[in-house]
Amino acid sequence: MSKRKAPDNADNLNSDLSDFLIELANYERNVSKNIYKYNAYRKAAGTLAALSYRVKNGEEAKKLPGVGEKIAKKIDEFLQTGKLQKLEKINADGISAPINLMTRVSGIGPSKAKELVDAGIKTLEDLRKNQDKLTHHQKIGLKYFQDFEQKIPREEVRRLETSLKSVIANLDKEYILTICGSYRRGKDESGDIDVLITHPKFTSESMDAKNKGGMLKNIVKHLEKEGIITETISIGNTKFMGVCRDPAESSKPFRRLDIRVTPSDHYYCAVLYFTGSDLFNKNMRAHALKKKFTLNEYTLKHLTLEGLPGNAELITSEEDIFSKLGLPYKKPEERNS
Ligand code: 8GT
Ligand code: MN
Ligand code: MN
Repeated sequence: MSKRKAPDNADNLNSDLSDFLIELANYERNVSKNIYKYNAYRKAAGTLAALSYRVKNGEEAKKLPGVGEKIAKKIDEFLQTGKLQKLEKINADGISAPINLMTRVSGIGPSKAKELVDAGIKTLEDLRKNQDKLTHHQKIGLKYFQDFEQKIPREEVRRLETSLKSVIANLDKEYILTICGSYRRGKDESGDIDVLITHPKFTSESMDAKNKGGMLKNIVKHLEKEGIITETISIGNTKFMGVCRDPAESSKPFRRLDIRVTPSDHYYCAVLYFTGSDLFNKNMRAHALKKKFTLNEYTLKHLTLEGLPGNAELITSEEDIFSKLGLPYKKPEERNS
């Protein structure tokens, strides 16, 4: 995954408000570790960022989805004073800012960030001197800190898609490669590149963990040989995390690359999952449970009366998943929240 950022709506008329809400959200996630509040602030920020008009006061904001009494009050305080007491305090406490900074390093989560700050490690400079305290992933996150903070323009993902497709077609013409994530949702910029690969002859029946692992390792080996993959963060049987850059574009930053391989009978559940957004996935799974189904990145299954998953439904398109759940189909571009 990549770290969640503020909604990137260029013509956000409430950007000052959605920005302070995102700051509060990050504080809740990184310092308080209160995911409930984190999600609440994020939802409110998303609502405000998507508005086509400027919010005038808290009272008005309270009518919007995800904005309650407390957030409305903060909006009033911010509109009247240009700042927020709570954020002023947070920024002056000496630990919240460095904890937030540490979590911007790929691979460092809130717990690790706190551990580092408690040990007096508060800057990137400090981190560089204490690499013995970091995992392989975190060291790579530090090495490419500036690169990974830069968003990837859609055009660059599109060109990389072409390169990736041509390399893996040389391995086997039948491979199917789909770039999912924010790119598939039509975003102008992405935080990383999420690649899903399947093959019509590989099914969950015909392919055991070792087969899949062999397939993924072979693909990665070839992408390394072509100079596209430059580092491996981790690689298992179905999931690769690493770093890439198209050798034809060596002036560009290095990019975070995620690759998943999936058997073809799991492909559409995998595409749905890997396309996200994560919030959209969460809501869809919750809806599935209400309809007595369980949905994950592999399959859609009916729940029995005892609440146990039954046999996997036959799924031959993303539309199938929506219709079996009694939902109108949503195109990837409509799955941004
Ligand atoms: P981005 O432009 O910031 O990369 O936005 P994104 O493409 O929507 O986010 P992502 O973090 O790359 O995740 C894309 C999808 O991959 C998510 O919707 C989620 O279903 C799936 N996903 C993983 N691993 C993880 C993970 O560790 N955390 C999260 N949040 N999502 C994950 O495959
Ligand atoms: Mn990702
Ligand atoms: Mn992504």
